[in-house]
Amino acid sequence: MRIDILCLFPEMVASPLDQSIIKRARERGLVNIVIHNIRDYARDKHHTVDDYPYGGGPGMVLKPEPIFEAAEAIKLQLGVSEMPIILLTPQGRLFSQAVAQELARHSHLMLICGHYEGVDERVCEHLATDEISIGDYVLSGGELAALVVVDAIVRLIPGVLGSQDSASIDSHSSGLLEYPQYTRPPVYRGWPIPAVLISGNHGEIAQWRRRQSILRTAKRRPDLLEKGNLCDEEKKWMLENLLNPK
Ligand code: 6GU
Repeated sequence: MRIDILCLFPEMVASPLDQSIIKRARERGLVNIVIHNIRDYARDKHHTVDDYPYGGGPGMVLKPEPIFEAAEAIKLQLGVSEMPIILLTPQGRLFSQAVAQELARHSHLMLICGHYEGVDERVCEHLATDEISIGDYVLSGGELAALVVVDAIVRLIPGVLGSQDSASIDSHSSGLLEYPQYTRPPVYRGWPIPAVLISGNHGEIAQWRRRQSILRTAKRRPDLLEKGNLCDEEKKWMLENLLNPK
């Protein structure tokens, strides 16, 4: 997969993409991530990327020309006429694991990071094919949001994670939150791990984990429960436990 990121602060995105899992995926050729500075595509002497909003009001708005020209230059270089062009904006559709899975199927993605008060609406209407927000809060720019989106997508590329299950047992892939995890020591400051985890009974461990996922989701994110495909017996067990915690 190739991902082109267009932004105003390339250093803000470069170093997180040069660490850990994403760094290894890049080194192994599983993903090619190219970061572009929108300012490099501004043609005037001062490399102007923003201007005052028509109609007045606070802040600056990103000009359309450098963004269109950057995107068009990249498409030309790649030799592709159609690819998803995603504008990161608080006005976008909400990002989720399902959106990450959908985006991970493409061979090319272009991400455009806004900054300041906004981006000229003609970029949204005539260049972007999608607009994404990572949540209901306001960031100073799309750079951090782009990092979130790229991380969630790269993890889904086959071969990026050590074992393919680690992606599918994670919180949200099953629709439920992940169960509690423990490692050594078996007793820390007097706090023991749940005995079932050292019972050697894999069926019981799987059942305990599934039930923990259900209970945790019911308590913290009841809005997600319907995605968890609970059977009648699990629903009964959950209700008993919520009413009567052990
Ligand atoms: Cl994509 N951009 C900005 N500036 N703020 C956000 C966001 C994006 N998603 C949530 N807040």
